[in-house]
Amino acid sequence: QSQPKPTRRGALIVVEGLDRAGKSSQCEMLREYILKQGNAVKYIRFPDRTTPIGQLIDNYLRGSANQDDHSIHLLFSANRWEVAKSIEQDIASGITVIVDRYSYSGAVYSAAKANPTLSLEWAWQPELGLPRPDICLFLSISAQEAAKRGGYGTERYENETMQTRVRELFRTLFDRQEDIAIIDAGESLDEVSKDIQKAVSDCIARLDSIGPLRV
Ligand code: DGP
Ligand code: NA
Ligand code: NA
Repeated sequence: QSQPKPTRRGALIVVEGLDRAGKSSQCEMLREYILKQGNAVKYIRFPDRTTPIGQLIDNYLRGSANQDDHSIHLLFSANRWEVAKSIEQDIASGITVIVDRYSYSGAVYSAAKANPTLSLEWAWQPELGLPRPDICLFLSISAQEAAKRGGYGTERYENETMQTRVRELFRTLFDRQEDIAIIDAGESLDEVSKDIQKAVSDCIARLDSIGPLRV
């Protein structure tokens, strides 16, 4: 008897890093790589500035509107929650989803502010329950190196003091999280891309294999 062929699920791949770490270029190179391997792939980014919530975030980041730190934090989180279902549907239907920034940025950028009631622990809570990435690729670059790369833009957070604090908090958060791959983003585009391809291939191979029972 012939069984219907099951749909192999897609992977959820998150790319994180400081501003100027090269996320956008690497996401595009990774998208082409996955496509070349014959897999369906979709690229999304957070914040998604096109939704009504995203427009509030955009105004905040450009400095044309102010928001309470907690309030803007919850809007960033809501901006992820509004597409959570569609991410889950895509993955179930076999599409690999590449996400440019996710909950990790969400928690650390907010916690990096000098606000005593906005800890990393507080900032992580609204993220609980969102789809868990199969892998988070952290494009690692120092704040000084980032500053050298053509300089920062003019948006909120795009300064060396903030980026240094963000980098420290990423490290703290990653000590508590699984499935983080630290990628040295100081190398050439092609070298970084190769390292990413290796990490992603290993991750996808794990998706296919059955794991051992654990305590
Ligand atoms: P980008 O469009 O990738 O340059 O990101 C916009 C900026 O917003 C960037 O400095 C990182 C920051 N950011 C991204 N997600 C969040 C979040 O959930 N909360 C906060 N506070 N900042 C975030
Ligand atoms: Na930016
Ligand atoms: Na804080």
